[in-house]
Amino acid sequence: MRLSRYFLPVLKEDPSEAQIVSHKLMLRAGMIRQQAAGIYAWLPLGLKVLRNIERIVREEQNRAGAIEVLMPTIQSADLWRESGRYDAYGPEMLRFLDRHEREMLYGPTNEEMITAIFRDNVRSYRDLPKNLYHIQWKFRDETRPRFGVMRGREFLMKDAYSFDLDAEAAKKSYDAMFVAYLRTFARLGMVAVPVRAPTGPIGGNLSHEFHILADTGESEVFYDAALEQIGLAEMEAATPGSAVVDRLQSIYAMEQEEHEKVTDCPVPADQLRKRRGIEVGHIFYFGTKYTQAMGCTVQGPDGQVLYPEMGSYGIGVSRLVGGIIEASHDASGIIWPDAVAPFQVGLINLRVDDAKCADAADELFARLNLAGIDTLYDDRDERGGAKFATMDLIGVPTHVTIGPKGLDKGVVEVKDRKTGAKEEMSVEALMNKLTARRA
Ligand code: 5CA
Repeated sequence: MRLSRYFLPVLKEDPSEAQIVSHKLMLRAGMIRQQAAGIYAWLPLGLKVLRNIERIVREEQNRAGAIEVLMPTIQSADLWRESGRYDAYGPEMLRFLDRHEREMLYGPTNEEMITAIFRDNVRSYRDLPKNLYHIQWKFRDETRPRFGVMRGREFLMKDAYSFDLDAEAAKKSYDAMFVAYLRTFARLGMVAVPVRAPTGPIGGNLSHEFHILADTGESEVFYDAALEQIGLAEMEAATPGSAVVDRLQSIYAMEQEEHEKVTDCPVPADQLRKRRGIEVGHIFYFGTKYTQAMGCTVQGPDGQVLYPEMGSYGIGVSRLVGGIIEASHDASGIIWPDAVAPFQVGLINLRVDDAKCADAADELFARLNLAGIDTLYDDRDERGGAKFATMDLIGVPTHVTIGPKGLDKGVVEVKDRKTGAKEEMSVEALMNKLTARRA
């Protein structure tokens, strides 16, 4: 993409509306613009990152055997009356009437709808187990929408729903999602700590929240230092039944509220760690709560009537964009992990007025495109300093600069955004480096 033709409205100054670094950087890097409190438009750069995260989430859901569907954002109040949650959910639910004065709502989550779909389409125990998921916008009229996309009112969530014949099978489905979450967050370049959680309004018996550790996190997490021994590589390689799942589920990790209730602390004080965390995922096993309330049954092997055991599994896809920035930035801007970066390479032509530079940069841009390396090419008539600052701000992993001095020597300058290390190399060497990294 040529920057001269792109839509990248970067801001030089920190916007006053933002309190935390990810919100500031998302506004400055032209990723999002607020349209109403807690409601954002995603501009091209932000959308690219959102889509990259979505893709990794989807791949890991599919790998775990979940099947993608797409349910609507708008739901009927009748559905929620069946479960009893229409009144219970309170003012966080956005409610409205259609032209026939039917009560409607913008879905904050989808347990009711998926249970109704299952009830109306599945008859036999032979069709179980099933795990259905979608990636769809949700609305919660939060009392204090804040921190940009981290606590929005409209936000993108991946939510999966499992149906099993008995509690034992349901725990297997739960563990399969637990594994998918470890792999997903590790692939995004994040250590996410699974903490035992209370189940709240979703209800149920077993629940874990996944927290990215960052100083600006909304919650306080207590955990056993043994957790720090488990590395990203081990999480990314986790498979169902692997020992890391048991280890992680048995290691002590709780949010402050729960931790305070524990009178006899199972971790020696010098082993206990306290950090702030951002909740990026939440999984629940809640048994037959919704299937019973909504009359969702299947016929068992002996003709008996069974209520499927359910779990639900959420990932805050749009929250992750902010969460990753909180965990990965410096004073100059964002540092994207390769897997989610909006572009892999930022190509800077230092002298657009110099025909030799312009030709070399155009040619390299064409080669990068041909090799399938997503490149943002700064071909604008701007000072070098401003171009470097923009690339640093938007966090592209590799910066390649073409200038007259280097060209005379037959080299370009290559900078690693994360380490700041710079080296000069030929275009051939650069192409080899970039294609080798991808392989
Ligand atoms: N139905 C269950 C799981 S499918 C559920 O709704 N769980 S949840 O309430 O915990 O939400 C799942 C995830 O969505 C959270 O872990 C969080 O990452 C994200 N999320 C929740 N509320 C918001 C919000 N206001 N803004 C951004 N992300 C949010």
